[in-house]
Amino acid sequence: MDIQWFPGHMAKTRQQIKRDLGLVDIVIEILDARIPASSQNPDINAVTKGKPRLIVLNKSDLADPVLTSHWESFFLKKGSPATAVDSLSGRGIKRVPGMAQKLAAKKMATLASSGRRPRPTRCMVVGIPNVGKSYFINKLAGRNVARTEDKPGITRGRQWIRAAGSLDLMDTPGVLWPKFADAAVSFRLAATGAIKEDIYDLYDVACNLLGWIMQNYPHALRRRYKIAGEFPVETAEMLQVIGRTRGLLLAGGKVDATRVAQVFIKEFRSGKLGRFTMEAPEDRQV
Ligand SMILES: Nc1nc2c(ncn2[C@@H]2O[C@H](COP(=O)(O)OP(=O)(O)OP(=O)(O)O)[C@@H](O)[C@H]2O)c(=O)[nH]1
Ligand SMILES: [Mg+2]
Repeated sequence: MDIQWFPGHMAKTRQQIKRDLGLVDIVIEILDARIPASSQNPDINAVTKGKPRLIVLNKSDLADPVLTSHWESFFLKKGSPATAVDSLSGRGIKRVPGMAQKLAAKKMATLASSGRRPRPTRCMVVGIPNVGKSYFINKLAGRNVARTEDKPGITRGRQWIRAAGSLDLMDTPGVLWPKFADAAVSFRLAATGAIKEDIYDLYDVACNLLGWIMQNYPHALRRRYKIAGEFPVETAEMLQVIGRTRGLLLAGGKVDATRVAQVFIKEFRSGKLGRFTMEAPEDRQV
């Protein structure tokens, strides 16, 4: 699967982030806890280099908790504190203001020593599309001020939002990078919903995802779709099995493969299948 996509508004956002960096004290980088490596935009990392960075592993309710804590330690060792949150329930959100204040402490001390009045810590919230930046900000602010929706590309312009714990948060539109490093990265971005559905083949992504879950979390499939005995060798055949269990049939009794692919991806994304993390810190090259 070769996806190449970098719409004009993403290039603009990248420039905007570069320009606005001087306005903020720290960067809060939102990653998807299911794919902490693939959801980290190398391009934005380069642009925001030099700013203290807090890493937030969002959607941790959908990720494997053991691997999430491995990722937290991994990032901390690399020099960025990281914390897992679930921006739907708010779990983990309370830790964020303290961590952000700590990262900005040096800058605040410098401002105070030059006689400036105390002000909220200014944080730029960055991340790929649909990772939950606006949800995270709304949870932190305790009100729905940032626009959200379950598809990539919702936030269009930047927006400042005041939150408790003396934070000023800048919401930014999601940015991907001009070319994905490899097929595994684009597959994971598509499977988790970071890329718009009209630019990849949902059926291919569903087959790939099914193959990955068959290998890595087989018990989740057995539990969800009540499959006993051996799995079929081919993922396409496995989709047929799921389709029949679910009664997703076309007139004439054939399995509606497109529909099964949609349902399967939806159940994966909503957490109904279980909690999955698609990459571990050990696999990471950098
Ligand atoms: N399960 C789960 N879903 C989440 C979480 N945070 C956000 N979501 C879902 O992710 C979707 C996207 O959230 P947004 O906050 O709009 O994402 P965004 O990063 O602002 O997206 P863009 O503005 O398009 O870049 C929404 O449908 C949320 O329901 C979370 O912690 N857990
Ligand atoms: Mg948004």
